[in-house]
Amino acid sequence: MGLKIYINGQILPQEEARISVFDHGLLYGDGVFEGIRAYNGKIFALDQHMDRLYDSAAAISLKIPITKEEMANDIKKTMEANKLTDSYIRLVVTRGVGKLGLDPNKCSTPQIIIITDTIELYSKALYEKGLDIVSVTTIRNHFSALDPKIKSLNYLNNILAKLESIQAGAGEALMLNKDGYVAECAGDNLFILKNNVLLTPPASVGILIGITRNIIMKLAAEMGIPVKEELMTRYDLYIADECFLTGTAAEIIPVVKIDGRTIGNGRPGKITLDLLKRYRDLTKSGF
Ligand code: PXG
Repeated sequence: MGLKIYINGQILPQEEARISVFDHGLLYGDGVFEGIRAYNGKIFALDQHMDRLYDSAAAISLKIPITKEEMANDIKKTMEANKLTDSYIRLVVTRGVGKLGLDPNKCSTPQIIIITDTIELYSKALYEKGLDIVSVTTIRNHFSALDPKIKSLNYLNNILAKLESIQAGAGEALMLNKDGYVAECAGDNLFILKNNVLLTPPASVGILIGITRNIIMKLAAEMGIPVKEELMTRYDLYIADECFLTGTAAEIIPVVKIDGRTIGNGRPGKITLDLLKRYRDLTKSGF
């Protein structure tokens, strides 16, 4: 049986959930999105995701025609229509139907799409074995061109990076910024542990400010682990004791190899696994 999809206030069978070929979301990637998860019927970190969605929209001068509260209710209705308690929720807000030509002012009202489905980014075995990642030649977008803080429908930067990592037979693509500093992976934020200090690139290098990233920083601090946002080069990663990636879909995935260099003892790190457990506990208790 197909999924039921929300489009602009209506919940429709997936075959009938369609948008116009003149939507600027399709024609120009003009729009924003969010990826959220629900665990046991409760939407995890809902407020943080709503804030980021509306901030992304504000940054591209897109006025979402419903409130955050209405959006949250519509997500719940869509989950109910699909009888889902555990779900990956994809919100998409496009600029709307317009004419050919860039001018967003010629577009009608923004289109709101809610897809509730399941997603498995990495297999269960990979969480036990750890991921092999490679640095790629595609640099992360410069914030003066397209700020990575905006979760926009323009994901070609990330897709080009991902293609390179697939070509290399690796599990994820490590992206650097234009100055060679570590930014993030194609679809996840990155952390390392060195001498019992947790390090992650600062927002200023040009990254998506991951909601999982923020939660992990808080969990680590609660565990008494010092957390620092610091500029890092690939060298810093090669000599790390532990490494892991964070994201809504991936949660926390251990990294055991970077550019062919073995990280730590080549197995998922102790602190990494502890953080994964604590994060999963949090998803069960709600946040
Ligand atoms: N960086 C990038 C570039 C991302 O797209 C993250 C980090 C992690 O952020 P959160 O807030 O989830 O901790 C993301 C997450 C999808 C999809 O298909 C979404 C992402 C990544 C991959 C796939 O919805 N976004």
